[in-house]
Amino acid sequence: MKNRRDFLRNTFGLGAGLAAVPRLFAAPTQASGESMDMEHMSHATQRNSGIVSVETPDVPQLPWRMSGGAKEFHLIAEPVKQELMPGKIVNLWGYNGRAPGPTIQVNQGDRVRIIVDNHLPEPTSMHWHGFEIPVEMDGAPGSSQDPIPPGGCFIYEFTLHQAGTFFYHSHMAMQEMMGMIGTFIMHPKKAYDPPVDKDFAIILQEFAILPNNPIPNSMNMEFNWLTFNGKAGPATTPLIVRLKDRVRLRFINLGMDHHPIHLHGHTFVVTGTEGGRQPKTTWGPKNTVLVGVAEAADVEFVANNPGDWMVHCHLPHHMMNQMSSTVGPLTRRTGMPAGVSMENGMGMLDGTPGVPLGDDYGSSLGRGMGVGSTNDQPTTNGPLSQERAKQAVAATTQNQEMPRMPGMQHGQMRGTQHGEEQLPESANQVPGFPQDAFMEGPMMAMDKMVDKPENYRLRPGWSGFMQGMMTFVRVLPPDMYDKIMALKAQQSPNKQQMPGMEHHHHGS
Ligand SMILES: [Cu+2]
Repeated sequence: MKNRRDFLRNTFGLGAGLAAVPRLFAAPTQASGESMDMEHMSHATQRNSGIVSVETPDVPQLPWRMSGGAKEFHLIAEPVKQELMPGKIVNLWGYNGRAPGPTIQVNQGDRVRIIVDNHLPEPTSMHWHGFEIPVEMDGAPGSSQDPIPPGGCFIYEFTLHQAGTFFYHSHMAMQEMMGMIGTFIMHPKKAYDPPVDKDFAIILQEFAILPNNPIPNSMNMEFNWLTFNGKAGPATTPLIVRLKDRVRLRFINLGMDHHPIHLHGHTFVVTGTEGGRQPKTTWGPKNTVLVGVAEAADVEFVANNPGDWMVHCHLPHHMMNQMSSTVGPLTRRTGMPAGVSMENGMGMLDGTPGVPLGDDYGSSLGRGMGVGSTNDQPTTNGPLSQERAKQAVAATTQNQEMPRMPGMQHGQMRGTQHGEEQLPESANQVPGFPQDAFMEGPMMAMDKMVDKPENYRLRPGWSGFMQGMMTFVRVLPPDMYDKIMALKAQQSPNKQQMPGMEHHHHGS
């Protein structure tokens, strides 16, 4: 007889998104606490039904058990440490150890119970976005229920007659900006026509994280960390599909900005919104879908064009990490205004004496540190000296790693770091220079730091050109697809385990 602990261990030992999924499509006949048996993954059920489980890269699936005729899930609202990219660990608020929280997948018609524990230092409430359920279960704090106090618990239970891409989120507005959201998929009773071979969901989030501060400033109106499923490029995980697969991508947005998500190399149709499936008569060809705040967008396409295709938010500043948070130098050589303080540059009036429309609050070039920065501080972002740059290149040619820059690929750096070979000498005479030159793309490559099966055999140096809300759809021939799946299968289970599982002692 398997106990609750085995249930959890089995589920997460396999992790990797698919673990909790197959039984979603089986009849809910399990006894309470029974393990989801991974040896009997009901592929046949999936094939016959035409429904595939939804993969949420970088986000685990939330396991469930049958209890009292309902699928029972357990979410814990809590502070989390989230690694946006290697070395960038920030303090967010989320669920079950991460932000966004784990993915819930159920079937249309299911009875669902979700136990929500509040481990935050303040009240919270869970809203089921778009769910047509009794108002007592809606999670609107103060109107449909009392907020869940710190240390408290609320049990939500309802029957779901809808189908589509939904999500759950804290209904405390500032908590939303700390990361408190998760994907909630309701699979239709009958597969959509046409059925897809691959189905992915990606949550779009944004955070304002000032330099040297690991806590997002939820008051800001401008954001410098943009994420897909809690990761910023190049730490996002590419979506792996087979050539000729029909693919569905589901995007969910809960932030302060709308995100135009663009796919390279393919034409898609928008088949669903946060309200569910859209009629075929609305399916016009597109390659960009604007995902508004609080909206979801499902798009579908046939992956008929082999290659590693970018999929990304097309707002230019959303294709960058740590935008403008330069410490010191901004331009390569000559002086340039550094911009006003971080607070003012991000649109916050801080009570400093002065005229709101004066220089101190005007538009600015980039953002200073907020400490000692002024409008006229000259800065430069080139190498500290030509001498040091030459040393760096010399070290590169001898295959030596530069100290203090672990993981950076200095082998790629030659010719672009200080511009001698690639940039014309007159570059500084060109009004507007530098634009992307200051980002030093090749130097910023970190292929090794973000190495994972899904990145297998990407073009060397690719990671220097992928930031913010950006990843790949890799449309692969069968041999390459199989190779990557084999590499994934070899991954150590530890690596795939969901953080925060020690919290799951509820009901044991
Ligand atoms: Cu965007």
